Amino acid sequence: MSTILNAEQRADYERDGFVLVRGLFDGDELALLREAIEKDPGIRDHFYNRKDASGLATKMALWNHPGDSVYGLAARSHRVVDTMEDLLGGEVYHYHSKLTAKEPFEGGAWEWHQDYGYWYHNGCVFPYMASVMVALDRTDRNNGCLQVVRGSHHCGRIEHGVLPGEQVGADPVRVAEIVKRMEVVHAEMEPGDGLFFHCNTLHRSDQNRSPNRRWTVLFCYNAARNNPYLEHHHPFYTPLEKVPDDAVRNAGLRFASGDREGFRSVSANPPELRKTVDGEPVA
Ligand SMILES: O=C(O)CCC(=O)C(=O)O
Repeated sequence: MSTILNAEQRADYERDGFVLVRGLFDGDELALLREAIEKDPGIRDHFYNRKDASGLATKMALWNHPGDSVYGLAARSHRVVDTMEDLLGGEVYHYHSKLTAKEPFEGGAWEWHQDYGYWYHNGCVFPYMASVMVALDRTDRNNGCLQVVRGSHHCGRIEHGVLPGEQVGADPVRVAEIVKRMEVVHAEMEPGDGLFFHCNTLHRSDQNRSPNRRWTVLFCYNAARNNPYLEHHHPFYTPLEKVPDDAVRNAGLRFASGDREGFRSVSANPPELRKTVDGEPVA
């Protein structure tokens, strides 16, 4: 198997730091993914809230290993993993997956950040890491779709720290300069679409003030050759067993086993990320 991206999309990713793949999962597959993620007790039992500066929350669940659930199989499918291996230049492993669920009228915002702004502190030496966000609902400007800064992965890693409120984000002074120079793209997606993005791509999202739910699932990968040097709550290199693309459809409504997935109910920041961007520790 090989990447699902054509040469133009591949070049888009290199230039922009992201590429949107329409219909990464088809209607039947998406229906299974959505229902499994909505109903799986493994996910429901591990919901936690991530609040924005005004107190509105994104409901989240996070798991370290993909397992045999229908969404675990999606994260292990050739179409996703082979594409990641092409983007990251070699074997990858599953670093974690997460549900980011914004409920109608009350889903919280995310401040500008790079994923490598966090993952750097987990002992990952190289930014050989990337994610794919899969839309479980339609995502648009009204319900808080992901926004990405085109080309921002070329800026390198930006300092991250605690921002007003409780979120850790990228240095706002630098971000303000970057968005003067580069385009902010609203990644509006239909259910089943997938946005592949580089770990240094700046991204954020608005609150969901609309009557429409915005649930998305993110599958995150690290290059096998980038095994972290620090122990962290995300895994060291763990070989990933790929599955054929039809495994998703064939799985039916299959849930997680719970112990294999390693669900987590919190995502604690390391001490380096418990300081403001000016370096002041926060209580
Ligand atoms: O779901 C969102 O809008 C943003 C999620 C995100 O940026 C993250 O999990 O790092």
